[in-house]
Amino acid sequence: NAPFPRPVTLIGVPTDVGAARLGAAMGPDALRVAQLGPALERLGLEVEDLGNLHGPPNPRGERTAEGLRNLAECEAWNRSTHDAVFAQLQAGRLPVMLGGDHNLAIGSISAVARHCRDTGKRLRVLWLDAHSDSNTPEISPSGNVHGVPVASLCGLGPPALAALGGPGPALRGAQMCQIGLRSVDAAEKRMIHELGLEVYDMRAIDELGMREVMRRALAGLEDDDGAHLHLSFDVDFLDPEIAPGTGTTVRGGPNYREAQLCVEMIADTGRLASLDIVELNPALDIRNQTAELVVDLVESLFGKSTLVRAPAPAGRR
Ligand code: B3U
Ligand code: MN
Ligand code: MN
Repeated sequence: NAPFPRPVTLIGVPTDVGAARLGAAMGPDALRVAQLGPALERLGLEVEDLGNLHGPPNPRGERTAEGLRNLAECEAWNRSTHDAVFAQLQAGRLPVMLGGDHNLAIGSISAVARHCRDTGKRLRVLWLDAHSDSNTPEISPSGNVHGVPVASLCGLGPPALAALGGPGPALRGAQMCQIGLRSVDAAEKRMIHELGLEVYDMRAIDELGMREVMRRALAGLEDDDGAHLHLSFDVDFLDPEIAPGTGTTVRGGPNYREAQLCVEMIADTGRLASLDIVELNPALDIRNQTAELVVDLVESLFGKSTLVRAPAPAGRR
C-alpha cells in the first residue's frame, strides 16, 4: 500500500442545519461505529480523532430576507469548521471532516484556500456529488444552505459565509471539478457556466468511462508537488442501491466498482491533502451499510490496493 506520509486528524462536524431533513448530524458517529479511524491505522497512518465540534441544533427555520434557512446556525458551524481545519493544516496534518451536511464545505474549503494562499500551494478541489450545490440564495429553490456552498466559495453568497476565510472569494470556479452530477436545478445550470466549473456528469461517465473522466479530472496533479488536492465527497454521489443512507438520493449514480476506481485514481496522485465526508444520514441507512461502504472507499482513497503497486517513476510523487 502506498505510504501516506502526513498524519490524519478526524474532525466530527455533526451539523444538519444546512439540509432539508434531519439526521446528518449523526454521521460522524456512524463513521466511528464503522471503524474509520482503525481502518486508516491499519494502513500505517497516524490518526488522531479530535471528537466532535460543537454548534447549534437545527431550528428548522423558514427562509429569511437573505433567501436562506438557518443562516446564523450555518455561519456558526462553518466558523468552527474553518478554525479547526486551518489549525490542522498549519500543524502539517491532513484534516478529515466527518459530516454533517454539505454546508460545512464552506468552512473547510475556505480554510484550505487560505492555507494554500499562505503557503503558495496550487489548490484543486474535487467535488463528488449527485448535485452541483451551485445555487445562490437568489436562485435556490429550497433555501437550504447545503445547496449553495460552491457559489458561496466562489464569492456569490451572503458575506457571513462567503468571507469566512478572509476577504475575496476563496476559489475560482476553474479550480473545482465536479463529478457524478445528475440533479441540477434550471438556474443552477447557467450558474455552472457562469462560475466556470469543470463538470463531468453521469452522461460523461457513461460515455467516457470512469477511468477517462478521472484521468482528465486529475491531469497534471501527479507531476505537481506544489498541489493541494481537496476532496469533498457527498455520499449521494454513490448509487442509492449501494448507498441508501443519505437525505437526497438520486438514482443512476456510480456503482461500487466505478466508485472504487475513482478513489483509487485519486490516491495514485499522492496529492490528497484534505477531505470532507458529508451527507451521511444514519437515520435513513440500513444497518450502517452506507457508513461501512464509505470506510471501504476511504481505505482505497488512502492507498489500500489489492496488489503491490509499482512505484511511481522518479520525479513523480
Ligand atoms: N439543488 C437543490 C437540491 C439539493 C442540493 N444539494 C442537495 N440537494 N443535497 C437545492 O436545494 O439547492
Ligand atoms: Mn452536496
Ligand atoms: Mn448531493
